[in-house]
Amino acid sequence: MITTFQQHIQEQQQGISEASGTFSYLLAGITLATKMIQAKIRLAAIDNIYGAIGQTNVQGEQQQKLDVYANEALLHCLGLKDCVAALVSEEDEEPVTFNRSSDPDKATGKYIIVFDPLDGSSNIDVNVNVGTIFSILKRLPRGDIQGSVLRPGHTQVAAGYVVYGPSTVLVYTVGNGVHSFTLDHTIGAYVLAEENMKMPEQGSYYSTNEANAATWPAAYREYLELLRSGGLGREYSSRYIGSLVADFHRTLLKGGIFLYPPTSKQPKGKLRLLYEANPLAFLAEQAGGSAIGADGRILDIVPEGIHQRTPFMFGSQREMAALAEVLGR
Ligand code: AFP
Repeated sequence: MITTFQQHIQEQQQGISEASGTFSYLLAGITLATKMIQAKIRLAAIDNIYGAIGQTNVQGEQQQKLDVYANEALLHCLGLKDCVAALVSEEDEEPVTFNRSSDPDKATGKYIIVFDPLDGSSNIDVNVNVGTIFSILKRLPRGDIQGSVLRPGHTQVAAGYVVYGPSTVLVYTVGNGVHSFTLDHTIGAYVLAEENMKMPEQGSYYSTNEANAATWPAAYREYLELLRSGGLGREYSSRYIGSLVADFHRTLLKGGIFLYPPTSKQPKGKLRLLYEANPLAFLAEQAGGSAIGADGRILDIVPEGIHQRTPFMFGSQREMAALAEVLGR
């Protein structure tokens, strides 16, 4: 018999005394939104919703029509749930908050969801994989929203992503391993594909935007040379999609390393800490890999702003250990 995502969550929650069903109710909002998004993406060319809307988002990036749709789908599917205190999106400058009680004894206003509604959206028009990334935080008892959001990534209660590729795949963790599900269109449900996924200890791909290499700090160039010259005992090949979710998914399955170091244009890194690096770092660690930023573990960074950027490197144990050595950590 199949196991659906909802059933899996319920099984994981069994035995947790405070589990009230609220969490699985919350995740149902995320899965519904991602089903809406994947349906829209599949028909984008026919419905003429490719392309930019002629506006930039808070990051100063061109918003695509599908970025706007994906954001609205998540706001709609999650905003009506009374367990949600706030929604923090890449597309919105400020958190969207709901005036809900934060009484720790009640289920209302208990969770904050941070998300990148459509990651890699500059790839949409050419039919390359894109994804949705989410991170779930508990609101601090009687805490303000900002203070509850600006906490290190190791406080996340769950994280995951959906990759919209040849099939629609959901990967998540609640801190108890990494599990993946494939959307079965015939029944409209995410069905368990693999439990307790583990990243290979070493891979044979590195993934980075090499066009930036000339402006990286020297140690990263040295590291790349180490990989290229066979210094880790393997021949490496490069794979870079430019959709973080897709590059992460490949690294999770095949191992290797992804690097987005500081560049002269983006000295503080390009990728966003709260809704890109933190959730993916949580998944990487749960799968036996690791993830670092400018000064160490991503999940230990205390965020200063909701749209903060960070250098971001993650991958298999062997490649990450060699990187730490080259960086002198
Ligand atoms: P878009 O959402 O604007 O396509 O950005 C994608 C992204 O944030 C992330 O998904 C990629 O890993 C990264 O940017 C690619 O950045 P470069 O184009 O600088 O390599």
